Amino acid sequence: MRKVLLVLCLVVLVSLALVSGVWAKGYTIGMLVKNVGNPFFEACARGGQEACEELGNNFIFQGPATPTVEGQIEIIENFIAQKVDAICVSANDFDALVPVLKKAMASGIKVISFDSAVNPEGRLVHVNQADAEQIGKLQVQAIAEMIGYEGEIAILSAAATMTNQNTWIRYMQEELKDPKYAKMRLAAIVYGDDLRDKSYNEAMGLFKSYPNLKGIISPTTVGVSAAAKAITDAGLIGKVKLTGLGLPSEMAEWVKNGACEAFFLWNPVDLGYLAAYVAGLLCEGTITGKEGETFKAGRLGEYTIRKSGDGGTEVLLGPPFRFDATNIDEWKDVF
Ligand code: RAM
Repeated sequence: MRKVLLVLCLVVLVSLALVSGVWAKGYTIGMLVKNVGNPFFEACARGGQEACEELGNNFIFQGPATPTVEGQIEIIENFIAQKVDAICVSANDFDALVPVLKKAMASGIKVISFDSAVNPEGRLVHVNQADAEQIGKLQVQAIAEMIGYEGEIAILSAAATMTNQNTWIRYMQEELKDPKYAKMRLAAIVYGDDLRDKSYNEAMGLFKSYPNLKGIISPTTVGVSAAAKAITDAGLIGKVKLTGLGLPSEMAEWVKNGACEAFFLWNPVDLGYLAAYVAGLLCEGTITGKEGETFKAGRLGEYTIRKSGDGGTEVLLGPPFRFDATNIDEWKDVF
């Protein structure tokens, strides 16, 4: 009887320890995004949480209320004080976070960027959503087809300091140099800062400043849905065409009403999953972030760390998808 009781007590104690995480391997992974309240990053968080659960790690998700560098620095300082084991950051600026991220790394924290890169000096590796050149060029090709290769276009971006948008825009400008776009003109680049109201107002401003505007490219999920709403509200459906990078959940309405025929994106849940997975493997010491290392990222399979365009290293999630009326219903409830 005593033995049975002892065994029972042990079972209860072990269960309690496991439930409370005392014996879990339990690295703490902090995911820091450009700002909270953006459904794109909420989808990344779902993936991050999933990867952490699979690896037995703890997941913290944070971002400033608005997409500022200062807000991100403050959160990184808090992560250092909390002694998290890894930080995955989608950066609001390529260089400005480097000093605080270096401080984090000096205290033993594994730092990676994902989605929007930081300078390689401030990270071990970058988790890249899709080939930047392809993302940039696809959007130019799409808008060109929509407007018949003729007329003024504009870009409605996120914040002027954001690495990912700036890189994609560089490739858009390069693509536009091709003689097949000779009758198209990039009239303006404006910034909605990944804030809904500001993006909407910037789109409305474009209609006023460029009455002959034929198309908008918005390489941000916040911007492209705000632009679609602006096109709709201004009665410009069919007159001003739109493409960009959007969430099917936010764009379904605008594909259906004709404000946006087609747009692009990768799977943000998978992006968050891959970032948190890579962070977990860095904590375990399975990888270090060097070029040529290979690893398996759970349900996503095998990856190889490669050189990135900015002189550091990266892991590439995969090619972007195109969304339009033929497939929007399949995806609108997924992300
Ligand atoms: C917004 C953010 C994010 C970007 C997507 C496409 O949600 O700017 O960084 O990757 O758009």
